[in-house]
Amino acid sequence: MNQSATEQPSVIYLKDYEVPAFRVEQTELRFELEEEQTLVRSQVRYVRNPDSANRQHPLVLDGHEALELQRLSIDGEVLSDKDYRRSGEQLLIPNLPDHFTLECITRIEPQNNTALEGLYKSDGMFCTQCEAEGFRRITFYQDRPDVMALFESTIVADKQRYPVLLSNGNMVDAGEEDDGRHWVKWQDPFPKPAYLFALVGGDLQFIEDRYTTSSGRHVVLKIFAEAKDLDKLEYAMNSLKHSMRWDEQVYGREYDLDIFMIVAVDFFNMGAMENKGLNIFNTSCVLAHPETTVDAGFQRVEGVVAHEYFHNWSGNRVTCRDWFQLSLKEGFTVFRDSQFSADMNSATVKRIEDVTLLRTAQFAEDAGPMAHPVRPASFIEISNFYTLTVYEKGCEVVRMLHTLLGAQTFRKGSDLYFDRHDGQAVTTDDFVQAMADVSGRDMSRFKLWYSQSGTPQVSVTGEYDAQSQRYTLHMQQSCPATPDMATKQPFLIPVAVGLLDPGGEDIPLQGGETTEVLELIATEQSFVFENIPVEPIPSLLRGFSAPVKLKFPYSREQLVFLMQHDSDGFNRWDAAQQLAVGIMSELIADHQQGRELILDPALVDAYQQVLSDTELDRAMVAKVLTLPSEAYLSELAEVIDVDAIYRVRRFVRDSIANQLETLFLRVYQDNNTAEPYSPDAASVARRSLKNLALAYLMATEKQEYLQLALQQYRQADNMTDSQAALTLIVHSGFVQQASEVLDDFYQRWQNESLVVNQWLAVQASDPKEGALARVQALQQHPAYDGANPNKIRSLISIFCAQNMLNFHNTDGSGYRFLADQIIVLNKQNPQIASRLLTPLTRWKRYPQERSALMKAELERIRSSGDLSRDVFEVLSKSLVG
Ligand code: B3K
Ligand code: ZN
Repeated sequence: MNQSATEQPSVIYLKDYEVPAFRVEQTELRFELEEEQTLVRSQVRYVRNPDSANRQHPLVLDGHEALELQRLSIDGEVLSDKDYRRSGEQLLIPNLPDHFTLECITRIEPQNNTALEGLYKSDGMFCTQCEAEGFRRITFYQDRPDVMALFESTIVADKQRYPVLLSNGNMVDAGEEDDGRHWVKWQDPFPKPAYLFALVGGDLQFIEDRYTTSSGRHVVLKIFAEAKDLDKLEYAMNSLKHSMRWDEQVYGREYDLDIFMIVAVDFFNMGAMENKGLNIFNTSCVLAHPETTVDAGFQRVEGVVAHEYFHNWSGNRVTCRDWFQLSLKEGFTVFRDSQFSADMNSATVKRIEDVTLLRTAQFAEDAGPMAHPVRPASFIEISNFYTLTVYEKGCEVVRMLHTLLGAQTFRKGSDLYFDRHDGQAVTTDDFVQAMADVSGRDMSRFKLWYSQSGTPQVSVTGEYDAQSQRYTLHMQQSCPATPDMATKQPFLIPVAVGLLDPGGEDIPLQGGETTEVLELIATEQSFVFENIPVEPIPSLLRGFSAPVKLKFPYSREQLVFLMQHDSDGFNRWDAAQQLAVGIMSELIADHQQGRELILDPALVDAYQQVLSDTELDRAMVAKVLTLPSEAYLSELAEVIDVDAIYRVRRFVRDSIANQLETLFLRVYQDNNTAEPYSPDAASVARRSLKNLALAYLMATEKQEYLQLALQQYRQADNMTDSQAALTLIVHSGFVQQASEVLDDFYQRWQNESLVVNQWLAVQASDPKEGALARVQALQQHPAYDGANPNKIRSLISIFCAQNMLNFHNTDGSGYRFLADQIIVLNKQNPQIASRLLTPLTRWKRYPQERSALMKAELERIRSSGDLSRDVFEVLSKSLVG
């Protein structure tokens, strides 16, 4: 539904939650899929809910305005216009008995559904996306997660065009009609909310495997894709089997149906969807092949397959009572998939990647106009709340419970949660209550993590008393005001701490452990360590034990010391980050003052040591030597000085490259092995270090390294190496070679849609002048499709997020371009439009000149009229003040 400029869409509040007036016993659906229309017949058995306060309550059904209602009948009696009322997105039927069956026939046009919500077509294939509120685009229904029902679906379609017809659960019957159509009937034995319904109809191929659960249940596993992608499914299949085993071993959770299916589709708003027994995946999160997929792509496939699979318990068997509880399933499931990926690969590297994302993007969200708690208190459009806060910070909140309770008690808590609430729709309070019950702890203060927005800040100082051999850590916490919440109560912050002696060894703490989890609960609190024989250097917030910004007045020497000695791998990396951030922040100030830039040799020395240490894990070396990103430096800045951040980062990178050139060349050569491609952790680590070395070498702008990059580009047998070389060449000053490799790459990969996305992204992020014109030209290229979210993300989102100088061009052209895209997408695909708005919503963080230009574009979007709820909500929150 689009809103006119004057009409205010309504705000929905958590505090207004009421149980549904009716429960559903059974939902039978019949779809007739055709080229011009789809007819949907639903037959739903309703029972008045004894828990509902009002026994006279009408039945309130949700239905999108585009639904064409063809017939409505109750227990076989057709209703006339007078028997019901349709208003906005709702249909109300009063005067109903306590039990009845409602039949409803709607006509929809999936072929014209560009929002990619409900039933739509992706490349000639019918598919669905019903979370959060897509089912109401299919039929009239109580489209809310606390209405759970048994589903049976019959799909009828032309057999030749749509030989494969899938839905949730088990296939129970199938047949053919005389007119070339066939039909398949599916039954799902588990009650579920409508958001987990799925349907697929298309000309698909599949790979098949089998899995036997720990209790001996046999499960058929099928992954479907277009014929041309059949050779890219094996990795996802293996990831699925690993996930199934892992969930049995770590959480005691078995799969519960006879079949588990995944379908790959190219037009998809998100990464993937956990529909019961029938996951639907964005091709980018399921297809993987060494020739077309980079290492990070393999890891993403593994992580997303696991995430969606884990939802079968954390989301499907136990679901959310209402959408404010979204993090109940998302935060917990992200935590589960991050544990899984940590177990499958390097745990420290996984942690570094997760924390980098959190600090860069979630902290920025907390500091922006859309700041909200992990459990939001209100929303206009729920699609706007599939955020880093709900997912990633939500994961951190569950991780803190794990840290506070310990792995064993946490597992007891998750067992209790699953047992107690199996088949129910519950709240984050229920989740925490299970953890409280098994641990005997009072979790009321902890629950503030769910209800308060903003990133807490913790300031720490240390004090050593040699006489009493006592070391004291003084901590202070605060949380900045956010637009939705002015003042905050102190949080319960688990701070994992170790103390290092001057030799770099961990000092044993009380109980003989070397890491202790301190619980900071007050605004100010001190923690005393007894029997500390020498003044220690503290290692704080080990493993990033809480999603906070922690400050301790370390000297640069101390940070170098921690980089070298901390027994906590995450903190070794973090010390390197803090060292680089400190040095770069000073240089940013120097740049602003017009002073000459001089790099503190401490950074180069520290990098040199790490690079020369052959004992270190290569992946860690690559992470340590990766400079803080422009996005992270922006998040840290009081006022974002685009030019200073860009210039300083370049300066530091180039200085390191020039000073450590010989070492980088050696590292490159040592790691440039001829082994066949494998996506295992050790090989990924080797490639990441090799390509990092190549990046520094290319920064010297020497012809010989261009030749090295070209050689790698030509000889690579895998996409990781060829894309790394491509990116470095395209982003370099060697424009002739850049254009040659770009052409070559396109010629070679033009039929691989996902590879073409990478080709678009490399150009969109090219920092050289004129990027906007190149992006605009690419929009006209046959490889681009403005209706496909993956193409939009690769070209437009990457340009706005990863091409700082060009997007923030002081002539305002980048902002104008983005606003133009949003105005078009607002009508076509509101979810994508609203997501694209993010960079402009940060306008207050920039100096006056840029912020005025950004704000003007937001206002222009607002006055373009007919705004979707999605765009309206983000715009109105961004334009306050
Ligand atoms: N649960 C889905 C999210 C779909 C949201 C659509 N607006 C993906 C996931 O988190 O697993
Ligand atoms: Zn999820």
